Amino acid sequence: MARRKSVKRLINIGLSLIVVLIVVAAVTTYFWQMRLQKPDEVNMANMADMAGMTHMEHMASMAVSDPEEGMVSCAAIMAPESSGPTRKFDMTAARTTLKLDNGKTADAWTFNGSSPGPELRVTEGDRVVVTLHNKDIEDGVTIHWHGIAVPCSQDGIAGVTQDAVAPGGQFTYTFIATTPGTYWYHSHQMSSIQASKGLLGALIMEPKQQPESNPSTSEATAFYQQLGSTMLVNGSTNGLSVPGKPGEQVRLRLINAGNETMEFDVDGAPFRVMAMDGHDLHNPGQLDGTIVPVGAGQRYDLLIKVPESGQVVVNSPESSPITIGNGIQPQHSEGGQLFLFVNYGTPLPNDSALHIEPDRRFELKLGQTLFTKSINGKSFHEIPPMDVKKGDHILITVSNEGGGDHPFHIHGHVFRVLSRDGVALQGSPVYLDTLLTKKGETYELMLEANNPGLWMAHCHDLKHASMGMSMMINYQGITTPYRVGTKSGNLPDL
Ligand SMILES: [Cu+2]
Repeated sequence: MARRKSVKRLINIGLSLIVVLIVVAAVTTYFWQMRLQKPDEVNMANMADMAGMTHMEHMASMAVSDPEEGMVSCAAIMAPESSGPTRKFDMTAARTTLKLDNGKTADAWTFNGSSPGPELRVTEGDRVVVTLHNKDIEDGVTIHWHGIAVPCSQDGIAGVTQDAVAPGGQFTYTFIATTPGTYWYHSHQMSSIQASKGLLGALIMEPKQQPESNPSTSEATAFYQQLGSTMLVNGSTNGLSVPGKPGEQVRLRLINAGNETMEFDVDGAPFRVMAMDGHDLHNPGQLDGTIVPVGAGQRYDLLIKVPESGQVVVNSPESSPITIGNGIQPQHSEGGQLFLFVNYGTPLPNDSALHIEPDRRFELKLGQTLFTKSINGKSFHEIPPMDVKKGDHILITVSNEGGGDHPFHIHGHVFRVLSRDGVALQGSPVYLDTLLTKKGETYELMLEANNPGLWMAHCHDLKHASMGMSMMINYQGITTPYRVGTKSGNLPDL
């Protein structure tokens, strides 16, 4: 009897020990992996955590960035001279108590007192000059121009292209509006925190001359954000009402500035997808009863003709609906096919860009470890950068191995999607800056290295980026005087 009791006690002690060991291992792993988010000091141009360096190594790494040895600083790469008109904007970041239209208040961080911040409208050819002022955001702020290939020094990445702007400070961004389309901006200092606090907004680049192929007679922006846990469209919790008379063709610019994929369907009229990420599609066909998934960071321009009955409703389960026109409310049709861009529209005749041989290839497996999100099993500054040189054509294979949807965003460039799951695209060429990947999918992308600099490439579920799914594309010969880490306070993706 006594013997059986002592065996039982031994088992109990053993089990308790195992539990304690598992807890200790989990906590250790957690802190070991979390330290990646907050390194002491990292030079993103060569990705070495300087805290782990000896003095000699530190001096050696400094020598590499000696400008006299033919290296160019990102900070010195600026917008070229231009002859177009200058458009000036002032943006002030400040803590603001917002009164939402559901009666609640929110402690938000705003640009010019609102969230989203002002919609910036510029015209192709403009010289865009935006002065950012930080009133009282203690951690500092920046503005990143999502989807726009700006010069390196203007990309707004704390610790890579600039220091975060401290309270009382300012920074002026200058770039030329070269590619008309639908874009947006957000702070890239502690991006997952600051975007969800409200430091973001839309940027629309209008073409200098409306192309003859543009059938739209009016347009509207629908900017979706998650202010904390509240989904807003153009700052409202109640959806959006867009004017439109029967027969009018409305270009609806959907911008997903939240962290989760949104799915849209259109009741009351057929529609077309005119553009993705600001880039027009070739011969977009008419769609009916189709569900359009828009990944975090992505933009879709829909063209919708207001019917004789007068009203169209654009629904998404994630947000209140958009109504266009004010006639009879259309019937809601459930279900429908998911929109796939791989066979939408038609190919360009004689598309020579399809036959370019890549100079370099990279394979990126997006996944997760215990407490981090990872690329090829590594996180943040431990992921080796994609090392490129100007003029290269880069073939990037991106696979989603799990851990949720990963909308993969590359800074400073537009890439072309070549294939999905081994099948070449059959329809229109598709150029994106943010590619939505779902679990199990593999895409091949072609990127032309035509914008020398140091560029982030990360998941635009910004929570995933903050958990480590963020890496660099670094051009040879480019350095930065800025540092990421707790020492400088620059934490671009926290
Ligand atoms: Cu992700």
